[in-house]
Amino acid sequence: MEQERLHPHATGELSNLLYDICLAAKIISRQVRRAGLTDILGAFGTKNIQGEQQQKLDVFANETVRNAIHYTGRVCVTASEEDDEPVPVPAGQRAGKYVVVFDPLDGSSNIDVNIPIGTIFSIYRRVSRNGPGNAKDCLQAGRHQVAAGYVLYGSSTMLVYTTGKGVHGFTLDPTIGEFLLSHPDIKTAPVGGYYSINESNFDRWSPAVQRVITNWKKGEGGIKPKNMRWVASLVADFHRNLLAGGVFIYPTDSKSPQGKLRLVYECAPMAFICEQAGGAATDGHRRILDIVPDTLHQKTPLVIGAKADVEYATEIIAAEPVTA
Ligand code: AFP
Repeated sequence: MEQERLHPHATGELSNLLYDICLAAKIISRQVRRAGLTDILGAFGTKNIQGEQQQKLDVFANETVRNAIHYTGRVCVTASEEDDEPVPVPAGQRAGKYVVVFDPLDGSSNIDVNIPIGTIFSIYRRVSRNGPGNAKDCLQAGRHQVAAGYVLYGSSTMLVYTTGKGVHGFTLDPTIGEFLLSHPDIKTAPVGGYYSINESNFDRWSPAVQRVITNWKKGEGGIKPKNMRWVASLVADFHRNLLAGGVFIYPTDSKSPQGKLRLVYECAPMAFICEQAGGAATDGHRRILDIVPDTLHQKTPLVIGAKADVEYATEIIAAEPVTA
């Protein structure tokens, strides 16, 4: 509400859309919290377009987010990691001016072992004129985001979001069912004490990435040695670095020549949040928010977190000669 007051011409529609997403987050949070007690753990029995096994909770979260926002008249199309193509609002529903892209449950491989997972979302204004939205609405450069956020189902459930006026964190109070402002105006450290990477891929990285990580581990040229943390849920690793100071990398490697993470519904929203908190995000060459996606599920390498660390890694990776 405070943010809305900063925009004198706001109609309240964006706030209402954020409330719709909060409702979905509360429903997913309730299901995650009781997961070991209900029949919601394990594989759903289908694969998504990426060829990944869909978990029951992935499918539940996907439907929950879509159902919370498709029937409000506020959005024209949604797109998700779990859907092959963008999903326009159903025929007969009023199509609104917003577009929502999301990863309903990031870190799926952590679901069954009770390790933090998250939901990531990003909101754009539609570029199509009217009627149900289309793929073009979902393929905008990240710098055009109106809002982005994530929900972390961790030791408590937290919503962290930005509308381009700083980053704010809310903790779900389960006794009243509301997200309460607990972390106003989050700023991240300019230099991190932590790095997060799947170090088992070391032998598959380029020499430049190996050099960056070795230097961070050992300390080099005035850099203090960094400690390592890897949860293997982007939301959890990113959140930790945002609050404690650190940098997250998922680079290209010989097994994943485009990287592993998705530009549209994972990297772009996190990049918007990170920049708003004073950090930075690149693909090792370009600012993530400047990349115009060609396809919905396109992958990108990602370096994100403390500004000085991202700049250091980007300088070394970008200077590496391109090998055939
Ligand atoms: P899953 O959803 O398949 O668990 O992948 C999670 C993720 O996209 C991201 O959240 C993690 O940072 C990263 O992949 C973990 O990758 P590794 O499996 O290489 O550790």
